[in-house]
Amino acid sequence: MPYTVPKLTDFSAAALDTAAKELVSALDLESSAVTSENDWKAYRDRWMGRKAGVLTQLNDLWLKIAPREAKREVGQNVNEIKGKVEQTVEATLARIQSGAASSRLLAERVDVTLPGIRRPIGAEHPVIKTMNEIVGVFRNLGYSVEEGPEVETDYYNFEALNFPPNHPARDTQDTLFIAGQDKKPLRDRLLLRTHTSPVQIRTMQKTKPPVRVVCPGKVHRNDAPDATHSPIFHQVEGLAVDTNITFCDLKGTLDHAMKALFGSNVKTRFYPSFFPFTEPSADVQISCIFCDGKGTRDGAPCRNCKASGWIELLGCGMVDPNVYGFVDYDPAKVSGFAFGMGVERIAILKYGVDDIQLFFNGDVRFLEQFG
Ligand code: 2NL
Repeated sequence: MPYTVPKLTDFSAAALDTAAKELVSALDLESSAVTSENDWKAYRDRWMGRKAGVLTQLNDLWLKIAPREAKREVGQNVNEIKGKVEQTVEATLARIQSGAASSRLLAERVDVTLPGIRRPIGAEHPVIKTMNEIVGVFRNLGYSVEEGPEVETDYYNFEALNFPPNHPARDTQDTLFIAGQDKKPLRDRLLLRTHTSPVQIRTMQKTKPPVRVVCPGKVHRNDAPDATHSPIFHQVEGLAVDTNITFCDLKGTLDHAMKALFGSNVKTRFYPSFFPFTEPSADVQISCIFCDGKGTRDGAPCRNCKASGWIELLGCGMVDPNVYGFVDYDPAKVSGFAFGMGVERIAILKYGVDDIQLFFNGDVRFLEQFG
């Protein structure tokens, strides 16, 4: 039964005391049932509301009707009760407010001891890392860096590089051509570049000598993939054209580059070779980095250099004078050298990788080793 203010008839001190105690215990009981702000507003109005609140009723049902000799005593009691009511109403509000705050804290609690979500840090791809390293060696020598299109014309990929019309590289056996271009003249037909030399042709077309440039990038060949072949791979080619450039400059430059890439202990050796766009041409070999050029390791023939002590790494040569004719350079005034290297081949040797396919399969367990 909810508490109602009794109309006092007995104004003795004992009766007043009992009535006050009943009131206060109802006040406390109802306070403990308040759990929300709406509850609390109803509670406040029930006890302190001006029109029909319990305190107003006390005035009417106790104080006003008290006989003159009891007025003072009743007045004191009512005042005390008033203080108690105000205090309890206020304390009730404080309780539910702090309750709301702490339940919000509870709901938004973060367990800082939980392990976090691991976000693996990416690593530069070993091929790109190696390519940047090679480019860096030549940048340090003052070379600029140029890039160009991967879809090229027959002209830039072959003709301007002095490939004869029936050279086997121009066959669909070796080169990936864009389909449906049979009506175009041969030189305009599109293909996927088989080397980055076209970038060097384009560079010579737009700049007068002297030229020092390296051209890194992706190239394509119609090759079946195996441990040493991939239809997509990467190259860095380089070109230096100036007055009085000699084969000595070529040897000194590449010897320095190989020492920078593989350590100052490596030796280089230039072995006669052939490319349509250089004359003379050479393959560059470095002393075997696995057996230190000895040809044997742990008493057994070195398998990496087939016991020769040398590893073939790149091709180079003096730019064939015919090439200058395509880019409006005067072969009587300038000379130069060029070189080209496969990035994957260098990465394989530097990192001891045994299968070129690992670079392209996208297995993170392989790739994350290069962070
Ligand atoms: C190799 C051999 C080579 C070149 C690339 C070149 C470029 C121009 C003129 C003359 Cl524009 N030559 N490039 C020269 C010799 C060799 O690459 O085995 N690459 C993987």
